[in-house]
Amino acid sequence: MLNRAINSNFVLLAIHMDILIKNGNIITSEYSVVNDVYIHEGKIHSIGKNLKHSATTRIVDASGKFVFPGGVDPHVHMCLPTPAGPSSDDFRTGSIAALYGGTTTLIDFVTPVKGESLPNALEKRKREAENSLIDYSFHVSPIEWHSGTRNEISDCFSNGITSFKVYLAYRKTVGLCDADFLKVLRTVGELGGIVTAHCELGEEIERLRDYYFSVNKTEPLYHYLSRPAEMESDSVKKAIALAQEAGCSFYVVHVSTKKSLFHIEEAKKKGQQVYAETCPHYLLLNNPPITGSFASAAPYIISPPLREPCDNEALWHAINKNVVSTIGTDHCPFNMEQKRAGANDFRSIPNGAGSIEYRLPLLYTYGVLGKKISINKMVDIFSTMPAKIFGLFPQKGCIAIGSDADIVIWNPDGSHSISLLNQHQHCDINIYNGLSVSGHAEYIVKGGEIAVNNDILFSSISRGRFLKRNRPEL
Ligand code: DUC
Ligand code: ZN
Ligand code: ZN
Repeated sequence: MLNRAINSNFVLLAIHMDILIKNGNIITSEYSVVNDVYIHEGKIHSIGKNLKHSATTRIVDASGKFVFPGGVDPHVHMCLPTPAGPSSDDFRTGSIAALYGGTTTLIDFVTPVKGESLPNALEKRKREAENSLIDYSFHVSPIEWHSGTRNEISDCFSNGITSFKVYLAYRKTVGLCDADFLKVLRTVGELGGIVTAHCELGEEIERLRDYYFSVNKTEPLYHYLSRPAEMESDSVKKAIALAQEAGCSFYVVHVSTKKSLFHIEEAKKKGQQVYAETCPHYLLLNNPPITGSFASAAPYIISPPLREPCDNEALWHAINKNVVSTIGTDHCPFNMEQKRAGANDFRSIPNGAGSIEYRLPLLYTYGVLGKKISINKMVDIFSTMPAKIFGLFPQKGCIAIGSDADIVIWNPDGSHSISLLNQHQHCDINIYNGLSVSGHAEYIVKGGEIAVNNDILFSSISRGRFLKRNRPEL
């Protein structure tokens, strides 16, 4: 049923020609200006008034609309392998959902299996991503340290991977101990790259999880109780100290709690290169129905867990104080059948939820219209800062001459409710189901092609490309 909804919106017709976007209110992270944008051969060719065009140029009237740079989602997991099966979006379905939400670039992950080399895992992951409709890159995850790891990181670096992700949680599978984390930090620091980390105290969490299970506490509630806020913030504090010792730029993924923000702000005040990401769910959701039935609780099994209203507020403030620099979705959808793998043991519920297609409407509605952030700040955290931190700027993340023509024309009129029935992510769960959002993407231009126009996806657009990234521009 969901697939039919997607397919009925496909039109087999590529629109690849010069495009003149007229009279749009161009919003960058720094200013807003009404101007025209001319797109030629996939790039922004000129910006100004009365731009010349040919008889075949497609003219798009953007009067009364916003023109944003295409979104860069720095944190997604397409077909992430788990014991309950892979996360339910692959690169094709996930990139379609991304496009509908104004995201034109994604950064996913390379997670090797034990014993596999990082460059080998990278090549395999590149092949999996070939059916993405939007441009992509990866953070590569060392999950163990051995004599060859240093050279492997260096090899990945030569192939355009300038960020490496470490899990400090998930110690039974992919998580690293502090000593190995420090080795990764030193190696990446010497290369001038950036290390990102999922910060939660891995050993303590595993101990608590196993304890609850051993005393027959098996329900989803115990997922929450085994991951208290301090387990995140203490891990953030420790990780920042190790990054400082190693002299490596550091990025904390999916910050969920006010307690972590304190340590990040302190480090930034001292001049350390530390950056923080949060996700729409940590800004907007709190106190989920975790004591009810399995079916009502399981969609919200996410790590770190959702927190309290005061954490939502603290995260919005942190965006305005530049303590939080980016919004990633941590898009990682699972179907209810997959979640049911943990019906009798909360430790086996696959962690994650999808939201790649809602980042922009949620930020616009609850951030900009809700007067939490300015519209320029929204562009900053949605597109510009992820592009800068992960070495994609100014190819991505801005509306400037020479940049890739990845553009969202946003119609601010109207509102609608997010619905499980017409979502584009490939999943039977939607944690935002029923939430009202304002405005919609009237056009999504990707690499100079019109990819979406008013809910119609032009399915014959070119595929996305693997992006070789530069060092962070900080
Ligand atoms: N947390 C999630 O909820 N899903 C994917 C990985 C993660 O850290
Ligand atoms: Zn994580
Ligand atoms: Zn993640």
